[in-house]
Formats: sequence, C-alpha cells, structure tokens
Amino acid sequence: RIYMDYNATTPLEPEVIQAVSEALWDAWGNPSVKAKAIINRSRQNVARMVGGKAEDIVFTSGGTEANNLVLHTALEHFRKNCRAAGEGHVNGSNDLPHIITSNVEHDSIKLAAEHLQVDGKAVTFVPVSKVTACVDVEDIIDAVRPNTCLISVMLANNETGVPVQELCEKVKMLNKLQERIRILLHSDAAQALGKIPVDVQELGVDFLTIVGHKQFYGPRIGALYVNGLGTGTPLYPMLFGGGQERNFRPTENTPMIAGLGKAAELVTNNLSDYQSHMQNIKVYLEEQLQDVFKDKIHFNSHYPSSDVLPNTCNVSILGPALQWRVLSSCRRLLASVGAACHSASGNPSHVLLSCGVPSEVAANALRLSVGRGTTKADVDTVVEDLRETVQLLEKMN
Ligand SMILES: Cc1ncc(COP(=O)(O)O)c(C=O)c1O
Ligand SMILES: *[C@@H]1O[C@H](CO)[C@@H](O)[C@H](O)[C@H]1NC(C)=O
Ligand SMILES: *[C@@H]1O[C@H](CO)[C@@H](O)[C@H](O)[C@H]1NC(C)=O
Ligand SMILES: *[C@@H]1O[C@H](CO)[C@@H](O)[C@H](O)[C@H]1NC(C)=O
Ligand SMILES: *[C@@H]1O[C@H](CO)[C@@H](O)[C@H](O)[C@H]1NC(C)=O
Ligand SMILES: CC(=O)N[C@H]1CO[C@H](CO)[C@@H](O)[C@@H]1O
Repeated sequence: RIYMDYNATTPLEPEVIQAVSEALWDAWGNPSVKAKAIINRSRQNVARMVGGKAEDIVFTSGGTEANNLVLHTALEHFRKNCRAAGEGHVNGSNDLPHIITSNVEHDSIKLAAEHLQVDGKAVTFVPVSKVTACVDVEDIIDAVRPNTCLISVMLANNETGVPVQELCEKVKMLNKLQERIRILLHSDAAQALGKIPVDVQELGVDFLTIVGHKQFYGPRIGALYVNGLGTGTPLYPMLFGGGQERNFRPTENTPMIAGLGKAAELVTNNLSDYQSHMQNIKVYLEEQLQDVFKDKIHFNSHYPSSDVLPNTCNVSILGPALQWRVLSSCRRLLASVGAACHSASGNPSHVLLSCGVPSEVAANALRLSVGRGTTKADVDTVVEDLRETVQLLEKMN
C-alpha cells in the first residue's frame, strides 16, 4: 500500500531510531551525566531548527500538552497581572480573561478553549476568510478587548496558512501603545515544521508549539518554545512535584528527546531538499490527477495566498456516488478524508466549509500529503488506483 497521509503522522528516520535506541541503552540512569548531555544537545538542535535559544525550549509529551500549557499560562498571567493592576478592571466582563484563536485550530486548542468557555471565560474563535482561506489579521485585531491575554493561531494547518508575522507586529504595537495587560502570542507550528522554514525571531511569537511525529520524522513527543523563558515570557507549570525539566515539567523522556533532537538536526540541515522534493512530487500528483479526471476534479483551497504547505494536495473528485467511499474502496492508497480526524463520519471538513468550498465539493474532499520518500512511481500507482476505484463506484451506482 502507498501511504499519502504524511500530515497525520510521519515514520521515524533511521538516524532518529538510532538516536532513540542509543539513548535507551546508554542513558537510562536518572540524573546521569550522559542523559544530561543528550538532553542538552537535543535542546540545542531543536532550538536551532526554529531559530531560538536552547534555554527557551521545554520538552513536553506532545503538541497537546504544549498547547494546553500555553492556555494555562495565559490564564495565570491574567490572574497575576489583574490583581496587580487593580482598578484597571472595573466591571464584571473585564475580570475574566479573554482569549482569541481561530476556527481552524487543532482540537488541543479548540477543545481546551471550549472548556474555558464552559468555565465562564471568554474565547473568540475568529473565522478564516472565504477569500484568502487565511485568518485575517484585521479580524483578529478587531476582536481584541481590554482583557485579552492570549492570541493563538496556527502557522499552517492542512488546508490554510496564517500570516503570523504580521499579526505579531500589530499586537506588539497594541502592547506598547496601551496601558493594558500584555497579550501573549502563540503559534502552533505542528503542521509547518519540516515542511517550510520556521523562525521564531522572524515570526515574533512568544510561544511556538513543536510536535515530533507530525512533520519531521521524529518521535511522538513535542516541545514548547518560550521566548525568554521565565524572564521575557512567563510559563506556569501544570504539574507540581517533579522538578526535572527546570521545574516546568517532571522526569524527562530522555530517549524520545534524543530522537527529537536528531530529527530537528536533519530538518535544519536538509529542509530545502525536503521542501523541493515534496513540492515537485505534489505538482506531479496534481498534474496526473488533472490529466485523468479532467473537469471532474476540483482542487480545494487553491487560494492566492494559501500555498503554504509544499506537500499537501486537497482535492475533490466530483460525483454523488463518491464522497468518502473513494478512500475506503481504494486498494493501494492510504490517505485521509476531510480536515481533522473525523474521517469515518463522512462529514465534510469544517475547515474547507469555512474557507467557502461548497458542501457537495467538500464532502468529496481527499487530502493527499506526500513525504520525503514519496516517488513519482508511487504517484502513478495512486492515480491509477483512484481511477479504477472511481470507475467502479460509478458503475455500482
Ligand atoms: C496542528 C497540531 N497541533 C497539535 C497536535 C497535537 O500533537 P500531539 O499528537 O503530539 O499531542 C497536532 C496533531 O495531532 C496537530 O496537527
Ligand atoms: C491534519 O491532517 C491529519 C490527518 O491527515 C490529522 O490527523 C490532523 O489532525 C490534521 N490537522 C489539522 C490541524 O486539521
Ligand atoms: C550544554 O552544552 C553547552 C556546550 O556544549 C554548554 O555551554 C552548556 O553549559 C550546557 N548546558 C547545560 C545546561 O548543561
Ligand atoms: C464594562 O465593560 C464593557 C466591555 O469592556 C464596556 O463596554 C463597558 O463600558 C464597561 N462598563 C463600565 C461601567 O465600565
Ligand atoms: C541530512 O543531514 C544529515 C546530517 O545532519 C545527514 O546525515 C543526512 O544524510 C542528510 N540528508 C538527508 C537526505 O537526510
Ligand atoms: C491542491 C490543493 O488545493 N492544495 C491546497 C491544500 O491546502 C494547502 C494548505 O493550505 C494549500 O497550500 C494547497 O494549495
């Protein structure tokens, strides 16, 4: 079978497996010198990948934890500063923190934010623009209130990208100009790292979520970048009692950290090769699909500014008989329907719908994401598989 769902998860590079297993053999001792050296090196490698400082990286169990840590920190930040500010917050609505995010975030932001709403806190989910398929920076700025303490938008998801840099510049102006609680800036880079260059200095974020298994052929852990950890930007722990990761987190998962560091090193050294390979394969895939399906194919989110991810092709083969049946009927292709993990339900992707893709088109959406190792021969096989499958489904109808 041919895997084309590299946005969901990636395999580990052999060098990463080697780093993990060496650490398992050699660095099992808890406070061992070896373990410390491995963690130190990984921290430097992960930092270099995103253009940050080693001391600003905190290793986490994954992206979900990193994202929750950011939301948790924003609430603590608000609580501490509002107490200090006193009369700046005169009426009820201003006593509660306000958070801004988009309507296309991963569940680890979306559901965590919805949970805050249940708790009475204010959250604004800014919708993506139907014209650009991006969240509009102006829409986010318009949503800012006196009690806004966090803006969290992902750098790129499977279907859209967000101009985070421009957003950060504007928010920093607000932070400077007004007597107000500082708005913290977070971006979840899980879908961007390993595919496009990511530089925290250029972006100007306070927090950046890093996920090992999503994009850069690393292990299933993650990290959080915090700009000036503990000095420039606050971070408040969720777990108490384990002081290992500089009091922010308990016992480190040394082998997985070793793997994450190795995967980051590969990205730092080879990103432009990975990027151009994936881009070429994706273009070839789109050409072949167009050739075979002609006017029965619709490329979703071909928006002028949405060409962010070099490896992702979201496409609908049109016809009432098809919908989600295509993928489950394919013999060779392994891929994913719709945006998030709701594949089996057959519900059209809410991301595509909110980008203005008609629902009968969105209902047929397939997302094919290629990887570092995908070949043109793989593409030929997949396109042929899709052709046969579609023919069969139409006949059955
Ligand atoms: C954009 C994004 N953020 C966060 C996560 C969560 O990461 P993890 O699975 O490591 O908790 C994922 C993937 O599941 C993701 O795609
Ligand atoms: C991207 O797609 C993969 C499946 O292909 C899914 O697991 C992941 O959650 C998606 N991310 C977003 C932000 O939609
Ligand atoms: C990590 O290693 C570098 C040099 O390799 C050293 O300067 C630094 O002090 C080390 N950091 C820690 C926390 O051990
Ligand atoms: C209370 O807060 C709301 C929202 O910020 C504001 O519109 C309103 O004017 C405030 N009322 C007072 C009495 O300050
Ligand atoms: C990428 O860089 C590493 C060194 O960091 C090297 O070992 C590897 O072979 C390079 N090439 C590819 C295609 O990964
Ligand atoms: C073929 C296609 O429409 N691909 C788009 C899918 O979504 C990504 C991410 O936004 C776009 O970059 C692609 O152009």
